[in-house]
Amino acid sequence: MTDPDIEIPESHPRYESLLTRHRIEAGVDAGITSRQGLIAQGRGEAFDYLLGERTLPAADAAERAAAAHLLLADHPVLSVNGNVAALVPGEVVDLAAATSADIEVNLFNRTDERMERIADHLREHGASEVKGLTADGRIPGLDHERAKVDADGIGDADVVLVPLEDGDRAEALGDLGKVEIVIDLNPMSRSARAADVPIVDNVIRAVPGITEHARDLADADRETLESIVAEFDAGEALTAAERAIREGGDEDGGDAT
Ligand code: PTJ
Repeated sequence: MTDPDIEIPESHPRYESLLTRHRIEAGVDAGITSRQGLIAQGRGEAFDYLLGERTLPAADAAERAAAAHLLLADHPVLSVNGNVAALVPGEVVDLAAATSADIEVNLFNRTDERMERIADHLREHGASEVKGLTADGRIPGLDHERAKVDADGIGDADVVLVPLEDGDRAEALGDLGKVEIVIDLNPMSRSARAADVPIVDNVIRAVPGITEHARDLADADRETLESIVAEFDAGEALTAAERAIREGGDEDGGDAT
């Protein structure tokens, strides 16, 4: 990842991490990311450091299963919050194009102003339609702002990608019978544990990773996609990530560095 707007030499050992921080800071300054987003980023960074700041083979398999689910879906929707909008706006638009998915803004700390700014930001990065502003649907069982959805967006979706989710909504979406794909660097978080497909990877690597798999599988038949979905084991993916964090190596017991 390169960014002409910031002055960090690409040779810096923590280039990606510093670039990500800068993007979140810029997101807060632009009124896209909430201040709580800075704290969430710090939590994520700690886990990413322990994972060796790379995509584990188990996470890559989860990204492939996510791509298969999105391609099989009748109505896939990608949910975007303030951190995702700051970190991977163009990459979300690319994934939506590769999987014919809708994009919907859904915020924990919802304000009309931030909703509008994020929608504008996504349009500037190529999104033709951004849902979430109508908010004429509700996710039952939630009493905070994340319950507000578009009836013809997340309300109608059969598969939803929810990066950096909070545990409550992850569980509530699961209760509605929707297939839920979560991206979260913490394999012990409630949202990762509630997901049909937990992707324990940084959103900056995971979103392009899913897109790459979706492009690779674009001509695959339903049978092939269904077998990728059936073979994926969420419990195994979480265990592999936890093991990599605890042992400081890869899932096969190798060295992370
Ligand atoms: O924009 P809003 O108002 O919807 O708010 C979004 C945040 C992220 C602030 C809100 O949902 C929140 O407070 O989230 P939490 O409860 O802090 O959870 C964030 C989770 O995402 C944590 O488990 C982090 O480890 C994880 N995380 C943080 N940064 C990344 C990440 N996972 C993947 N990639 C990241 N870059």
